Formats: sequence, C-alpha cells, structure tokens
Amino acid sequence: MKILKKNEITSFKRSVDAGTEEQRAAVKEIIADVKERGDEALRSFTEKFDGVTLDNSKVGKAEIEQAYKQMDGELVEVLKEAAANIRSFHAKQKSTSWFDTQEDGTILGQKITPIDAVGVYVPGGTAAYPSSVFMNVIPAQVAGVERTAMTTPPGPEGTLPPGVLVAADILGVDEIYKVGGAQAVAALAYGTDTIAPVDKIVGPGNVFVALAKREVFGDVAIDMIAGPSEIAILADDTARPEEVAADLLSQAEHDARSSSVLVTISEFLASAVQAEVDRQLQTLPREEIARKSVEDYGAIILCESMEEAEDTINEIAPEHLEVVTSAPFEQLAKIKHAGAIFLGRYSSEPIGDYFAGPNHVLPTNGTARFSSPLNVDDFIKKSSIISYSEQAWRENHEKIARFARLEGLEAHARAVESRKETKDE
Ligand code: HSO
Ligand code: ZN
Repeated sequence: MKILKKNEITSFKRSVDAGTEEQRAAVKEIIADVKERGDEALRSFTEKFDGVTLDNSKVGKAEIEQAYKQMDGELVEVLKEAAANIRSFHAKQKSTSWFDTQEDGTILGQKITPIDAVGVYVPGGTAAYPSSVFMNVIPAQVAGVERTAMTTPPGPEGTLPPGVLVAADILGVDEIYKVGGAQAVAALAYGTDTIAPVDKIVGPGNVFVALAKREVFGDVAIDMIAGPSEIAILADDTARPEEVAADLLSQAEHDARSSSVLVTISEFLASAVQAEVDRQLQTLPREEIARKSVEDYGAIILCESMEEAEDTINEIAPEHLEVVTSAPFEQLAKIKHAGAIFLGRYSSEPIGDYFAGPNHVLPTNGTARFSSPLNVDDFIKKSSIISYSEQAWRENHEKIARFARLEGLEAHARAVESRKETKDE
C-alpha cells in the first residue's frame, strides 16, 4: 500500500463500471426476450448463463428445510439476533402520515403509503450474502411493503446457498426464485406467469444486473447502483496499526476494485499500517483479491493537520468511515460526507455489515455527497393532502385565479372561480 502526502494527490480514483456498448445491447435483448416469452426465456437464460435446467424456478418448502439442516443451529440464532437488531434500528426511521388543521378549517397533510411490491436481487457466487438479504428486505417490511419477491441465480447444481435461504425464511420471505442476471430484473419489472411484477427493484449485482436496473428504471423504481465496497479510516497515533490494517483489509477482500484508504497525521502509524497490511495479507484466504484491491485502489494519505485530514475525508466521501482518534466525536462534527461512520476503536466496520442495526447498503463512489444509506423511506411514498375549507376558498380564490391568468391558463382560473355559485345562493 503506497504512502502519499495529501498535497501529492490531485484526485481520488473511483471505480465506476458503466458497462460496454455490447453489454448494454445484450441486456436490452434479454429484457425484450423476457417481456415476450416470459418463463420460457427465463429457463433458457438460466441454462445458458447458470448452466442448469430448471423446470420450476420457485423455491419450495423442502429446500428451505434442507437449508436449515445444513446450517449450524447456533449460527441460525446469530442470524436471528442480527435480524432483530436491524429491525429495531429501522423501526426508528419510520415516518408517519400527518394532517395539519388550520384555523379556517383547511386541512393540509401528507399521507404515507408503502410500495405494494418489492423485488430484491441477491447476487450469486461468493457474493451471495445472507446479510444483504436482511439489509434489503427488513426496511421494506418495516415500511409495510406487503409483497417481497427475491431472485438469485442458482449454482450449477440448481441449488442456492443455505445461508441465503435461511435468512429469507427468518424474515418470512416466501417468494424466492432461482433466476439471476438481467433476466431476473426483467422478470421482476414486467412479470412472467411465475413471477408477478413488482414496483421497485433493490439489491446489488454484477454489471448486467446494474445495466438492467438502469434499463427498467421508469417502468419500476430502483435503488442506487452500488459500486465496490470502500473504507476510509481517519486515525491518529492512538490507533493500533494491526487493528487499522485488519479493518482496511475487511473491505479490500470484497472486490479487486474495492478501495481502502487510511488518512492520518501520524508518520509512525502510516508506516506501521503499511507493514501490517503486507503481513496480514499473506494469511488471508482471499489474498489475491485483497492484494489487488490495496495495490490498485488503496492508499495511506499523510496529512499535515487534523483539519487537512478531515477535509480529505470529505473529499473522498467514503462509503464507510472509521474514526480512530483520541476524541472521535470531535472529528464527527467536521465530517459531512460518509455513508456510515464508525466511531472509536471498538467499532470495527464488519460490525455494521452484519449486526449493529444500521443498513450496509450505502452510497459508494463519492455519492455520499448527496445520497443516504438504504432506509425505510426508500420503500414508501407520500401523497399530499389538500382539503380546503369554504372560508379559505372565499379568502383566496381570486388571488389564485389571478395567478393562473398570469400563466395564461384560463381554465385553471375558471375552475377555482366556479365555486362562486353555491347551491344556496
Ligand atoms: N461491506 C459490504 C456489505 C457486506 N459485507 C456484506 C459483508 N457482507 C458493503 O457495504
Ligand atoms: Zn463488507
């Protein structure tokens, strides 16, 4: 991991995979085919991309029971405890409808309605995370979404990872479909005989999934398009190099394009963490991915003052920020841009990935400048409520009609004036 002085850096390397022209064309074709041939298209794409022929893509009870048998009972309890923590955190986010009655009797308000149906995409392979099932489904449930359908690509044997099935079952998700890629996104957006369409699609995926989500956006809603995981650590010389290195590597192991950055004012910490990262890399099972990630996207940035260090964090706007300093809450006051902020030595990033309660679906690639973590509000919508009283109408209709005429909209003006002749006049 290279050590750089802040003033040597002109810009931060971002990892955006916008897809190639061919990939975009392929995704469009897949979506058109699913629209036209429904389940038949799904079956042939699953054969082609996942190497397995499935007569029925819907997961049944027997498969769920089998998944529980394959999992350690105590681990199932850990999953349940994590789900409960995540649920109680998100319960605090719930917004409620409000109605405001004014003196003249007019009522104005905002009615909250959950989205009817949500599709959750769970990626396949080593990225099939039970924790992501929790993080995408729980806020939807807390919001009051009635129907949640999950799709995930099957392995070559036609099976799904037991952890994913158990996580879904813990939450009571009973619609799980073995279908992945752009074809899954198309099925969720437009429906097939087996999969009823949804209103919003959430969840991470590879470039084809991301492109498909962009493509169906407008017909359905989508969540953010997440990039590879990122971590920035702001630390002073009270931090322990082995702990800082371990936390940097926790995100580096996600993806060769993940980024892990240490920002510090301590030269001692900078070189100690550099050595520690090298040492710890050697024993990691995902060494190759993590090494590539720290080499290509990792950095240790040496700053001259804490102020410069805080500004650097705001420039990066990282997905995850750890503050490991003598008084982390002092730095918190200066931090404007970060998806999730972990304060103090004991708040190692994976605590947030799995267990503490806040969502681990977070803005990446600097989008923390303007975006928030996935949350309950992503699964509701608001309707404005207007109930004007007669008195309010009498006092205001002329002003409103004049406003309408300013815009040259005579029908608007006449509509507001049309109440003039009340029945008893
Ligand atoms: N750190 C990832 C989420 C995750 N980590 C899932 C482990 N499992 C993105 O925030
Ligand atoms: Zn993680």
